[in-house]
Amino acid sequence: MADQSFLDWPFFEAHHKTLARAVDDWAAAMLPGIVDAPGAHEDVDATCRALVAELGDGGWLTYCVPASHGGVHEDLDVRSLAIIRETLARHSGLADFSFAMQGLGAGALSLFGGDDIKKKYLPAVATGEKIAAFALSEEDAGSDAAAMTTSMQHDGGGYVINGEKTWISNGGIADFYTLFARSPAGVTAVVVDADTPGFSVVERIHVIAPHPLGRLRFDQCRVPVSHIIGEEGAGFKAALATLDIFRTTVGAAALGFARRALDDATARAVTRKMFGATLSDLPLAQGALAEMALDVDAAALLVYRSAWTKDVQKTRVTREAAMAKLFATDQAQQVIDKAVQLFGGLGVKKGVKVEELYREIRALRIYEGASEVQKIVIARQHLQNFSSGKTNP
Ligand code: COS
Repeated sequence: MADQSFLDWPFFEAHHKTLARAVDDWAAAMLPGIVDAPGAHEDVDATCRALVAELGDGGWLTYCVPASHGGVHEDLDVRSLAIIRETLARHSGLADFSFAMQGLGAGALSLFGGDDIKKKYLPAVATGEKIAAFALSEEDAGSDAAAMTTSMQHDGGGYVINGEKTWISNGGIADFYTLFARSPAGVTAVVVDADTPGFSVVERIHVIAPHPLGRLRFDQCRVPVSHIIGEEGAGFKAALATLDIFRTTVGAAALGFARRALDDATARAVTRKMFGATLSDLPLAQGALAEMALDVDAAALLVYRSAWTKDVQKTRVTREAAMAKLFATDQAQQVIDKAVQLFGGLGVKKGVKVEELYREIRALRIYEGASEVQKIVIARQHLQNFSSGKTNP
């Protein structure tokens, strides 16, 4: 069982400790049968469908939606989401991905949806019957999300949507997409079912750590007014507020990868014979392990500071989430790189966990706001606070 002593930090309540232990036990028992099965990393669609079903059966997806619609906490509990992501990521990147996308894909609905639309989608997200996706990015509107051109025009009693979205996780396997498009009142969030006429996945995108990813086309797609999330024109703020929650959890996933790399590298260093001693006796190796341990703890402090602030202080955490995501993902990359180095040739061999982690971590520094976007967000907030005479917490 993984070391979970960080849960003694004052950010957590008793139920968080119980949750961490239960997810870890469940993951150790249930995930190998899916993610280590022959072909699991080639046929990622089938693997992710199986993972969503298993995560649903395990009850973990209930943390992705509010209590009133099949969930556990009425306000999404960011510490629980982060603990689950960190723990799953330690076991399997694909399991973490499948969990996270249910939360992100349903996030705007959970936070801003009216009762009817929540009823229609969220209980099925919580059981794993419906797979969700978050469709914000476009070819020329990634970091600059406000530059999106996908349009949504009034049409009779509903809307007609035209345009393309790309880099959409779960593109190709999702049952519905939370789409952000430009309507006459401004960017609007709307649910589009995958079987809507005019919707298609025009490209599957293959990346270094494979997962379902695609480019979507909306060609005269008609959606009813009842599928709007919140107010027409309030979609951009809904997207950014959703990202405030999920960026913290991306940091948590990076933390899970980094902890696994540190654990594996330490186990290797204390057993690998070298120069008449073990690798862990060499000062250079000790220096690497010390830096890795420091980065892991510093990342954990930022991730759980952000989650705790959102859950307990209930304030906007744009700055804290950006710091958590930026630091945890960038440092996890460094930690994993050091782990690969400590493994030597084995570190780049297929089938060795640190090789997989080395590929898994890279995209986390890009998606849900690249590291550079997080720096923009932090700097803006910092300068705003400076000019208004506020001190940062
Ligand atoms: N919660 C609620 N509202 C928010 C918010 C948040 N976290 N962040 C910003 N807003 C509000 C702002 O207050 C502003 O409102 P007003 O117009 O009423 O003042 C509005 O939203 C627009 O904010 P801003 O002016 O900061 O928008 P920008 O277009 O300058 O956004 C960044 C800049 C770079 C921060 C934004 O585009 C971004 O996060 N980009 C990355 C997107 C991303 O993560 N893409 C990956 C997709 S998921 S794989």
